[in-house]
Amino acid sequence: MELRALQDLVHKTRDARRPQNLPKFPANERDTLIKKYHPDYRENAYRPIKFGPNAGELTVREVAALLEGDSPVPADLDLTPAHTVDVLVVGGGGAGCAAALHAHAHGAKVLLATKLRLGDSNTVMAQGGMQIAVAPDDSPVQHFLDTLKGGHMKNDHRLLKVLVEEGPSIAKWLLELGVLFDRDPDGNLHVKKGGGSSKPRLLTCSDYTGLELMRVLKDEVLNKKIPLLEFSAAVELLSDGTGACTGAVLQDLDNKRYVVVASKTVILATGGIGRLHIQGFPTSNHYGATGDALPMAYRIGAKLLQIDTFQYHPTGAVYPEQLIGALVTEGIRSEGGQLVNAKGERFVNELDTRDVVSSSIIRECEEGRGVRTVTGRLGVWLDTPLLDVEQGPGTLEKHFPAMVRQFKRYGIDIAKDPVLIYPTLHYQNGGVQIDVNGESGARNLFVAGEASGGLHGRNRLMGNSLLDLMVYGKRSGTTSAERAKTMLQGKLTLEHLARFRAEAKKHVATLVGTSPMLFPDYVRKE
Ligand code: MEZ
Repeated sequence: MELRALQDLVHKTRDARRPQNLPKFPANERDTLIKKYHPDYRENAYRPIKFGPNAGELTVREVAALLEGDSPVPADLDLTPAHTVDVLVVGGGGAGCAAALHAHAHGAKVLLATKLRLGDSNTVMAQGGMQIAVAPDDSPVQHFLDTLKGGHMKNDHRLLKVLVEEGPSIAKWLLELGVLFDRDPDGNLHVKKGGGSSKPRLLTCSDYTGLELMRVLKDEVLNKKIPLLEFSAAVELLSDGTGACTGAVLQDLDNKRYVVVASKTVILATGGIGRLHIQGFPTSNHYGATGDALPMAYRIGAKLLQIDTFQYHPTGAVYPEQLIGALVTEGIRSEGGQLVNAKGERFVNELDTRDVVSSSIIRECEEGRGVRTVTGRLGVWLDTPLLDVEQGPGTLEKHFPAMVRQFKRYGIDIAKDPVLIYPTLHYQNGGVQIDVNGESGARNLFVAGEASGGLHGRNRLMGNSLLDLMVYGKRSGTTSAERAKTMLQGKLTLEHLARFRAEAKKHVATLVGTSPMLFPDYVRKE
């Protein structure tokens, strides 16, 4: 059947589907489904890491290669610093800006270095909202329990307790800075429900939540005149010879020169790994999301956690080709958007957890109930017009202006026609192991936001990453600034790198490739 005819089937079956109430999967069936269809369980995509703090553990081949890559920095690099500060923040997204602002507020001399421009990050692309228990019938305890359930009980309880308890104070801070969260007609903060949550708990700025957060955070960084190095990528850390971090080597992307920064503490806030395109998946992530913190932290000796689990957001665009992998916010499903297969049937409760919904979509496609585009891509429908049918014309335009615009550019009116979607690589569930102040296993090295691991367990709930950025950005910024007051700048050496290279030699003849990779390699190798 042609795409148009399949699309018509969505319209024809709408009235029959509208009242259906599909139950969520019981725990045992959920686990069977995930193990069979979720990309985290494709054995041939994984291999053991050969050396380093996580030697012997399984991760996807792309991440293993990153961790086993060599540093681009030569052993004899001149380590005379170009900058000497208390706190070096690496990364200009939500976690980096929050960390820099709090470190600055605690009296530290801060330098913020970022690979692209200030704000270029996954944060700015976040759409659907930020989970914080502010509603009168909600509580941090309920937020804790929902997140634990969504994470398959594998979340670090201490990190999670801090996250949910500090949420309300973060909402207050952001409101004071000027973030324009959506309001109810009576002026109270409006909360929406996300997948896997028992209560409406998402604070939103329509579907521009991350953009609005970054507008305010960027302004604040500039207003406070926090020194900034743009187009400066961190490529290696510095250590004092005892394993404590003492700074970083940046690379100026304009002239490729190395820039040495001496810093009493370093905060890595470099975001996620979507642009590694694990298992060939398209991604919703920004161009610089190449997991830079992971190899740098690994080489200095910090342990990583749960790097065998990734989030494939159920609704990435499949059509048109220009939008492949782009996020179609979960907010649409939260407001009643239904997932429909090629036979015009629903097949999953759209607000089940993301791993369940993605696995169900993959199952439909693998079992022949997917829709194929002219270029051969498979997907299922997201019935977007249903929102206007249920809530009145103009609902999509009002609640999801970013989504409407995204498709309108290519002549698609999502209020009139459903969109084709398939899971897209969205988030690294694990990352560098941290304590409740964001400090990694390497002393004076902090990690905040998506680059860190443990908080979300094996499946992150919608809206918890924006809160993670703010809470752990704040904690790492505050702790590192206070720590810096009590210490002297340590020696600048590359001893950890020499150790890493020596250990690698015991396992491989030569190190293959360098890391961090900084940018995705889209050049066709034929
Ligand atoms: O937290 C997220 O990943 C999120 C809110 C995404 C979305 O669907 O909008």
